[in-house]
Amino acid sequence: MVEEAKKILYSAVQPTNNLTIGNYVGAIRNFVALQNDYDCFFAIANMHAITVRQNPAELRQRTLSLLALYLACGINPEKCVIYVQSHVPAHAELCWTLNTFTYVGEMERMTQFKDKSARHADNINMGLMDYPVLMAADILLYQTDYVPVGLDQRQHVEIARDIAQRFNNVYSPTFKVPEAMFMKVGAKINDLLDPSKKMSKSSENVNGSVFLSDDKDTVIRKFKRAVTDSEACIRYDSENKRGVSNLLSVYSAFTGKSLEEAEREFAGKGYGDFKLAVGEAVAEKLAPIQKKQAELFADKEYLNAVLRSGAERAAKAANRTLAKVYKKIGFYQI
Ligand code: ATP
Ligand code: LTN
Repeated sequence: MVEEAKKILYSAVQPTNNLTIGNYVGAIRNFVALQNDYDCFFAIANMHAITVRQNPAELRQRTLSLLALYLACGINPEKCVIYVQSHVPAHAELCWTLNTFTYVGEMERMTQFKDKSARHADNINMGLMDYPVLMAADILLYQTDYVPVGLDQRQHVEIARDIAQRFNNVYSPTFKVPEAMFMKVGAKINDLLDPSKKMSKSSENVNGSVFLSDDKDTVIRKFKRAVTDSEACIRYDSENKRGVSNLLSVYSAFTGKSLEEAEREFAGKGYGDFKLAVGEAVAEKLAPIQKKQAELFADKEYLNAVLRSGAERAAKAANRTLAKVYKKIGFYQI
C-alpha cells in the first residue's frame, strides 16, 4: 500500500525576551505532541523579532537559547525541520511579492499592529505594519496545511489565508490555503496580575508573567500573588472569575487533568492552597526542561549542526514555492 503523504504543519516563535508558560502551553508543547503526525517546520522568527528594537548580542543569544528550548521540550530535529528564519532568504523575497497583494488599510486594522504601535510609539516602523505579510510568507512558502498557534495569532493566520486566496484567484492555485490550529486548553494563558490580558513575554510587570527560566521559588511567589476574587470558590467561569479560571487552565495544562477534574480536586479548598498547588505543578514541569536546555545550550557545535541542516531542508521546500510564484507573476527567468 502506498503511504499517504503527511499533512504539513508550520509554526514559529520569536526569539524576543524570555519565553513564558503561555508560549509553552499555547505553542511549543503542542509542537512536540504534533510532530509524529505531520511533516513539521518550526522556525525561530528573528526577522519578526526586529520589528521591535533588539539588542544584537541578546538577539543572537536568544536565537540559540530558543533552539535549545525547542530541543529540550522534545522537538526532534530528525523528524522536524527546525531553522532560523533569516537563514532562508525566500521568506524576505516572498514577503515582498505578497506585499503587492496586501492593502495598507487591512494592515492598519490589525489588532497586534495597533497594540504594538501604542506600546512602541517612538518606533512605528514599516516592518511592524508588514509583520502579518512576513508571517503569511512564512506559512505559504511551505504549502502549509495547519498552523498551531495561540489564540492571539488567529487574525494573522486569517490574513495569510486571504492573501493566499487572492493570489490563487489572480493566477491559478499556487498556495495551499492554511488553517489555524488551536488547542482546547491553554490557547490563551492570561497575565497573573491582570487576567483580562494575555500573558506576554514583553509585558511591563514581570510578576504577571511566569518565565520558563524562573526558578521554583520565583514561580511559587508569582502564583501566590496571582489575582483571584472574593468568592472563595474554585470553579471555571472565564466571564466572571477570570483569575481563578486562568489558574485552573494553567493547572490543567501542566498536569494533563481536565478542568472538571481540577475543579473537583480543589472543591472546598482555599485559594492559598490552590495557588500553591498550581505553582508546584508548574515548577515541577519546568525543572527538567531548564536542566536539559542548559546542557544543550553549552553544545554550540551540535546546535549549529541542527540549524545548518534545518536551513538546508527549509530552503529546498521554500525555493520550490518561490520559483512557482516568480514564474506566475512574470519574473523573467534565465
Ligand atoms: P510578545 O509578548 O513579545 O509579543 P508573545 O509572548 O506573544 O510575544 P510570540 O513569539 O509572539 O510570543 O508567540 C509565540 C507563540 O506563543 C504563538 O503561537 C502565540 O500565540 C503563543 N502565545 C504567546 N502568548 C501566549 C499566551 N499567553 N497563551 C497562549 N499562547 C500564547
Ligand atoms: N507571529 C508569531 C510568530 C510567527 C509565526 C509565523 C507563527 C512568525 N511566523 C508563522 C506561525 C506561523 C507569533 O507567535 N507572534
